[in-house]
Amino acid sequence: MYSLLFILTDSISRFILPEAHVESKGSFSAVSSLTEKVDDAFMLILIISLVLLALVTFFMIFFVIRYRQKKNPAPSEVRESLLLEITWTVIPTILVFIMFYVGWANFLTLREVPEDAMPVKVKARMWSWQFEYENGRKSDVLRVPAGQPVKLLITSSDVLHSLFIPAFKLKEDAVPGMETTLWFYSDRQGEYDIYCAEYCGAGHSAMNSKVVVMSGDEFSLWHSRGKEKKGEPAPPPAVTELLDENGCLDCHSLDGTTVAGPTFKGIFGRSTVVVTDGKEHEIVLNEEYIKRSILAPGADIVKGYPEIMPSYEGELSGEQIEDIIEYLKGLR
Ligand SMILES: [Cu+2]
Repeated sequence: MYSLLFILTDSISRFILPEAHVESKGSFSAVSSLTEKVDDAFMLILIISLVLLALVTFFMIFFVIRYRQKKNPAPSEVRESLLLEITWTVIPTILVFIMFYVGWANFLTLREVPEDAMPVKVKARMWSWQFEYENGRKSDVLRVPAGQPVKLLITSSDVLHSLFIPAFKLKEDAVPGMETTLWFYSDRQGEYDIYCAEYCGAGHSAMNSKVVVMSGDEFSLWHSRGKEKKGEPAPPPAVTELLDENGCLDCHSLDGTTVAGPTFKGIFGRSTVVVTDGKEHEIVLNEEYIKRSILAPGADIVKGYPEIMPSYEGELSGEQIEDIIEYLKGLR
């Protein structure tokens, strides 16, 4: 019965959702390792629900007409039908177990991470994603090679977030102080949206990123760029890349537009009203201020902005902070 239903749901899902079953190299392949499984589970549950809805509706109308008062003025009472009771207990139980089995099997697939999976640390923070590779390469976009299983080690540095990749049918919470995992592989090169699926404050709706599935060669080229070559120290990443990798540019623009925080354009040397311990006063945004605002962002908040920036203590080296200050000095 299960295989019969499966064939039925599979062909209907291919008919209704053709984009989830893209044909490649003569066989059907889905966007990610889990896409097809989740779609099939969804379709199976949908079909079972539709069949039950049709049956219940049919019998309801049938009984209303057949046992209407005009034809049956004296109501009769039916007592005890063992056959009926067994039927309406056994059939729904079997259906519930089929649906449970499909969900459980997919859940197990999701928990069994292949040994050769490439680990990527995912850090969520208000309001950006950071992806860190084993060689120290960081990115605000999740780049992965096609066909290679990827294991995501997810955490959050402030509040609850949730990593959601709709095209891959994957979602997992990012919890502060805890590591959650997900794994997937995708055979299809392209870009897929990443959203935050846990309401996390004013910038939640802007907490987006992308999974970029690249060819193996393209990926290794990108991946090894930050790596030290024999004997040589790694070249310092351009400051804009540093700002991008650390999520600074998600809240601070370079062109004067206001995002969640003040723009970086012309920030150096500007005199601004800040709030310190609830008291407003005017200061000049100098080297000392910028350094303090990176390491202890809550100390002096620029008036009119929320106190939401995380501290970068231990995340940026002294040298990197110097580089950023030098860069901001030139950004007039
Ligand atoms: Cu979030």
